[in-house]
Amino acid sequence: MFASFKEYLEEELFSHFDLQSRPIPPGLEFNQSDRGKTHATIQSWCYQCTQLRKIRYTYIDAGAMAQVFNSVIYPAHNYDLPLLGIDFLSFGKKKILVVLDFQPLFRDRAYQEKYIEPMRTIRDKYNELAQNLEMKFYDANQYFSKYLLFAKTDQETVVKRLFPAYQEYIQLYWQILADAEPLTKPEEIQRIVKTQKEYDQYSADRDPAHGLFSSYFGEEWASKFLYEFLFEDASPLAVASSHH
Ligand code: BLA
Repeated sequence: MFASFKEYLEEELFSHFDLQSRPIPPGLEFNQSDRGKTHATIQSWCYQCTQLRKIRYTYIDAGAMAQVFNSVIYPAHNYDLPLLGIDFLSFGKKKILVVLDFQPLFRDRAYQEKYIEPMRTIRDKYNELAQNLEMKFYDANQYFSKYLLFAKTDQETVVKRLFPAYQEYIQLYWQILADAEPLTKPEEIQRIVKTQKEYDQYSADRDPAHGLFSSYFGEEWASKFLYEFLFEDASPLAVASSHH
């Protein structure tokens, strides 16, 4: 279902950047399970380069039951760029949910103007993929931009509309990265370190996929995958204190 999206991202990454493998903790790179008739696999890839400190993507293939392509690209700490976030999910071919965004680290006007406004023309072109759906797990005002693509859709729209939209967002992301001035002041860089870490904590604490991972691969593996790979800068014990 989303194989061509993964291939496109891979080709783009390898042609634009000098990628190095970034290790995935043992046992988390691949897993598989059999539940009744369903064979499910989950596989992840992780890279880094000078400008991007963590590039990860994951493909879940549970045949007709579920297909998921999920990715986050974290810029190096000396760039204040949004994170590129991708979450494409298809359950039983009928329920298809797609989310694509430049996930902002800050919400001030200057930041908005610099990194979010450029998305506007693309988002306007693919209006049917920007459905203003209500968020149940996340807060739309935290780490999401106003020009995210977020839609419940069908297979035909995925092929005909999401794929070109995806290509345009990715091209724009490379462009804003190429245009970005690296930060040099230690305090500015520390602010990015802190905010990217908060993104991991926020995302791990709310991740709606824990149940999905648990159902296929067990609760223990699911928690490890979440806290040691997907959002490795989050700590599992921080949940309680985040309510203060
Ligand atoms: C929703 N994402 C979901 C759901 C699942 C995942 C199972 C719930 C779907 C439903 O409504 O039934 C799946 N999340 C995953 C998977 C991974 C993960 C498989 O992290 C990891 C491999 N989610 C992201 C990223 C974005 C994102 C990077 O991981 C940003 C583009 C967005 N996912 C996102 C949003 C929703 C969602 C906005 C809807 C949740 C809501 O209603 O609050």
